[in-house]
Amino acid sequence: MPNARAQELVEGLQKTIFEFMREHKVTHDEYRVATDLLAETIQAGEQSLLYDIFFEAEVTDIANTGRDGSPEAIEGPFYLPGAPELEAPFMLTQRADEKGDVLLFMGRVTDTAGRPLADAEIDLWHADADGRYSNIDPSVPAWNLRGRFRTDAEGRYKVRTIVPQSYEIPKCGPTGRVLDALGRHCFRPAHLHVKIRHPDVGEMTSQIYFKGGRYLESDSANAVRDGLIAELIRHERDEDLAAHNLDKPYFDVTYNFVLPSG
Ligand code: MBD
Ligand code: FE
Repeated sequence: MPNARAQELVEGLQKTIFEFMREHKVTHDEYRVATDLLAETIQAGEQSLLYDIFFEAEVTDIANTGRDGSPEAIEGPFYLPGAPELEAPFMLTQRADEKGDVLLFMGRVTDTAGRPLADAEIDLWHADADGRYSNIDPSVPAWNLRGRFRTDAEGRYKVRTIVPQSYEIPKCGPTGRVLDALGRHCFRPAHLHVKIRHPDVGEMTSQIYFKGGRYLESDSANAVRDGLIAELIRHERDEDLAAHNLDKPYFDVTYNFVLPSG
């Protein structure tokens, strides 16, 4: 059965590609390089990675245009549903000797009318201190640094995790080879991924980057936007450490999520 939206998009894309091919006088060898590359990304398990690096930020920018509330960000290729549900006080599932500085990620979730969203689900996932994601890199324990937790009655949340490091796309894979041919590096700046869900407002997907962090200006996915950058604050005063029952310096980052009222 013909689908009007599919006709509009596929035929429109085909027309745009034809014009592009003529403008650049694409040869048959170049055409074959492109189809082989797409086949290779599937063999390498990079089919989502390649598209998310080159195209996903544009889809997100379109969704953010005219949208009220805090910006959405790309989901990326490594989200997995069904992460562990945490119990308060919330701490992301991690190795007993997890590398990296302690990070307290906290803030509020409200709607655009300023009402707190109580009992909103926050689904958080991020790379470890070596830039690796669990359930993707087999050297990381299953569900490490992935988890779900909830806001309190005032819409507040606080979770303990570690400061993630920059993620580097495998240099030897097809996506890394394309970036290399373009003279670009393979890094994404350190970031936290979140999905937020609440029955009154639905779901949003975002990412938090750290002010002053490396690669913010040259993200290989070109997905950093102003409203997504938050300040990492270092704490080493005895009172602060005692308040959180920690015995070494830690960082916190505060980010308030605002979701469009339904
Ligand atoms: C990531 O961690 C990511 O967020 C994206 C978009 C692509 C590759 C790795
Ligand atoms: Fe990521």
